[in-house]
Amino acid sequence: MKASCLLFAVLLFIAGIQPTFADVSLQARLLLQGAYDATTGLMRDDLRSKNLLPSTQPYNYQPFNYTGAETASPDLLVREGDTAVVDWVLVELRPANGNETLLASVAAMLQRDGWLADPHSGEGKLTFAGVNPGDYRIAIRHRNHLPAISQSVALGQAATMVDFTTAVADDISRYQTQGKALLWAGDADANGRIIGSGPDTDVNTLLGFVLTEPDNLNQLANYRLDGYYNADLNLDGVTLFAGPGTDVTLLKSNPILHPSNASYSLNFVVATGNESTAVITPPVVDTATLNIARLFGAATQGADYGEPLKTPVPAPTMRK
Ligand SMILES: [Ca+2]
Ligand SMILES: [Ca+2]
Repeated sequence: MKASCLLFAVLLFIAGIQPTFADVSLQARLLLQGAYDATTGLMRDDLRSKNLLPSTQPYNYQPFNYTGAETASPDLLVREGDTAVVDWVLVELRPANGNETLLASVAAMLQRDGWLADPHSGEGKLTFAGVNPGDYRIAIRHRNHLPAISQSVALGQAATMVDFTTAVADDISRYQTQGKALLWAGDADANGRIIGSGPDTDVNTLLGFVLTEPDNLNQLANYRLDGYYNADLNLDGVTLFAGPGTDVTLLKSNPILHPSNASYSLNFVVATGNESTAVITPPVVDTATLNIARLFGAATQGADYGEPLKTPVPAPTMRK
């Protein structure tokens, strides 16, 4: 308990009031398209196996601006197999009746099997300290994938499970394959949109990472940029703009092959919220299961999804 909380408790005790401090807990599962291996049904842990994962949470820059001090347990970073860690993600609590207000955040580590682990304990239970039990929406954010948000769920001290991998009929807020839903990959500049062609394209962001690398003395477009960078869209520890295994392939294919892009328009924009410069189709809501609502954009979204999240536009290039 923090010192301020303890002092508050003492004051309440003196006043004869029984204090109530509560935590709420959560178990959550999600898949990142960039790291997903359709053969195994798991995600790759290349960043971990190459010792590229930062030991402290990496979301302390725009648009995330998260200042938490989570540090990964050394035991967690050496864990192998299905529960090996893939990357860091942010887990946020939003109001039950909207998504524009950030109530609480924690940084968590994502395992190959999709479960989120507490960075300190390595256990599959996330705790939001000082949050009263009640109904909340759960937002999942990743540094180069589109976010997702759940509909309202009841949280208490006993962990509530929220599964973001469950495929929902006609839900296009996530990439769907093999009956599973994955967060869309390709948002290199973390502005909530995957743009493969036209203005503000993520392709240019990716190229900028490669060309401005100090070691790329001749500014070659096919330079192999090794490391933990937001432009590494398939999370294999290498940012490639040209040549085999390029990250551009994933970035360009998602807009063109998006289910709402019936004409395969090159300038289609994938945004959570079904926003597009080319095609706008109203989302279909399946209330039979826990749906994943749209977090951004949402020119066509209905009342079920609340208002679009107010998120500042990030700086052009974050070399993270
Ligand atoms: Ca983008
Ligand atoms: Ca890559």
